[in-house]
Amino acid sequence: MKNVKAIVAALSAAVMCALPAANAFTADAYAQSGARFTFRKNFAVSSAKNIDHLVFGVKCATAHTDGPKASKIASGTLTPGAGGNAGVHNAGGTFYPSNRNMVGGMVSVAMVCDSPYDYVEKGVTNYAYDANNKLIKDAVGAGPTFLVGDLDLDKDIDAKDYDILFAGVKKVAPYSWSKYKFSYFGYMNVAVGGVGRNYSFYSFDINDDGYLSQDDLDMFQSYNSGNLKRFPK
Ligand SMILES: [Ca+2]
Ligand SMILES: [Ca+2]
Repeated sequence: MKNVKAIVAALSAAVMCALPAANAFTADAYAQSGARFTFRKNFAVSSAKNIDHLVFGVKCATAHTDGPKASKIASGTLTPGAGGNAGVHNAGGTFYPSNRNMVGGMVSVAMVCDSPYDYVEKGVTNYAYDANNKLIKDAVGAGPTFLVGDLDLDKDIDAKDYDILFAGVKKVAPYSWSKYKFSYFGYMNVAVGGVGRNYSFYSFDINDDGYLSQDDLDMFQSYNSGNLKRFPK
């Protein structure tokens, strides 16, 4: 069974690397240049797993959606890879962390859409390997894809989200110079207007650096004022 999985993983990696230009033929269907909505999926590690490299990515519909763009959260070497078929993006990359026993956010993929209703996910690639190229089962957790900046999950990114973001960041990083390294697998209770709710820490990490800090508040305000078009890495 292990061998079968390794072969499937190797095929998946090979397909992603072998078809870099496949999406060029349907470019008109992607997000417009002014698209404002960034969806993100994080890949994170909960405890030391001796990971040599991760092959990761997302499959999603192309309508009004740009191809997934891979970014590093931890330090290491990232090689982006992309493929897909008509109507489907399939993109991500291969990541070699500089520390095999790293804990926390590893990489992310971001998908830019014309509207908060455009994103349609078709699948996730998530295979971690040790230094002998042997699959390590369930080594890396792939979080749910979320709309960056929409903390109250109403598909708008507005002042109500900022109130939650501000309360959450200040709770764990109270000073302008504070940086809080969070667990991607934990929750934080944040109260706004006397009502407390649980939120995933990563939804507060607007700039996708693995920490909650003033930088996240600044980036949100820059976006909401229109100076920043979307949430890039
Ligand atoms: Ca919202
Ligand atoms: Ca951050």
